[in-house]
Amino acid sequence: AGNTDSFDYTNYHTLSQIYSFQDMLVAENPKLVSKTVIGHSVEGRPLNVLKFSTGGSNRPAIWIDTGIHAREWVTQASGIVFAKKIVTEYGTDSVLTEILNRMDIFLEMVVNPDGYHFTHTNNRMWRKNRKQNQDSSCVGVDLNRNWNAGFGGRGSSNNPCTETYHGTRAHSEPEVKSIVKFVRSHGNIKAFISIHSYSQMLLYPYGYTRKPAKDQAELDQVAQKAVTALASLYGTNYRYGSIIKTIYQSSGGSIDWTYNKGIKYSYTFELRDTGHFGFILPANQIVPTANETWLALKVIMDHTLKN
Ligand code: ING
Ligand code: ZN
Repeated sequence: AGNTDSFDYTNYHTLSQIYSFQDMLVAENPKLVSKTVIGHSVEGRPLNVLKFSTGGSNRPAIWIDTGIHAREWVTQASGIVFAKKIVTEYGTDSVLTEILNRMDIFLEMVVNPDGYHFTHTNNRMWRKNRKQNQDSSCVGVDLNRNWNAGFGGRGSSNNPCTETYHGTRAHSEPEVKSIVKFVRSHGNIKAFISIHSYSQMLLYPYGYTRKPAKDQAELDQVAQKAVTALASLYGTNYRYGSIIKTIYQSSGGSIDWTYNKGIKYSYTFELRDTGHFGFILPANQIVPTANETWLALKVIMDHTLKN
């Protein structure tokens, strides 16, 4: 496709197709969308972030990422749909328009490009990045165990051959460090939403401790509203709650770090389904999944705007 109107949103795409989509969207919407390269992956691929902004300088911002885990293909595919929705809904959807009149949205659609490429060429079930670990022939660090929040604790592994290997030290991986530097230097991010699959859950901190987040009551109320909005479209049922109580104990995750840095609205989605297809979700579910998730995202963004 030579433009984003004829892009096929109903199928999965290679990394280079996603990169082309990003450039087309920027070229078609130069006043609204720009691309920044926040760093490079282990294998040297660009870490692209799309910025959606209607002006101002360093406005309060929403961060959304997809694809931190390579095999969770419906997330990168949904990221593409979200990007297109933002440009089409600005000026037509009152909620999104209000949000973008006062805040910026940053979207990193492929946090783990090396892993994503590897799922197309070698192993569809690859999760981690492609770090060549020292003193091991096993490859990869789990990018959602590499953050400095309970780093190295239960629900992560020091064995490079496991799927939840946390790496040699917190923020050792360029894919993580680039986001850490971006969040720190921006300094005005109000919501940080990291999107995974699968399980149909909306999760908030913490994953590394049973200690409730100090904003637990508010985070829980917003989550309830968000999953209600999500279900309103096709009836898809989501559970919600803290990571540790709702899915499992997990240390070194991104939203625990962002929450501890003061980003109150730190959430993780686990998109469709509940295990029937799992990571291999049929492509005809991409657009419905993205559509329902978008309603939940707008609830969180709208609450962030008003608080
Ligand atoms: N699930 C997440 C994982 O990294 C999670 C669950 C979310 C853990 C947020 C920690 C923080 O294991 C998947 N499917 O990857
Ligand atoms: Zn994941």
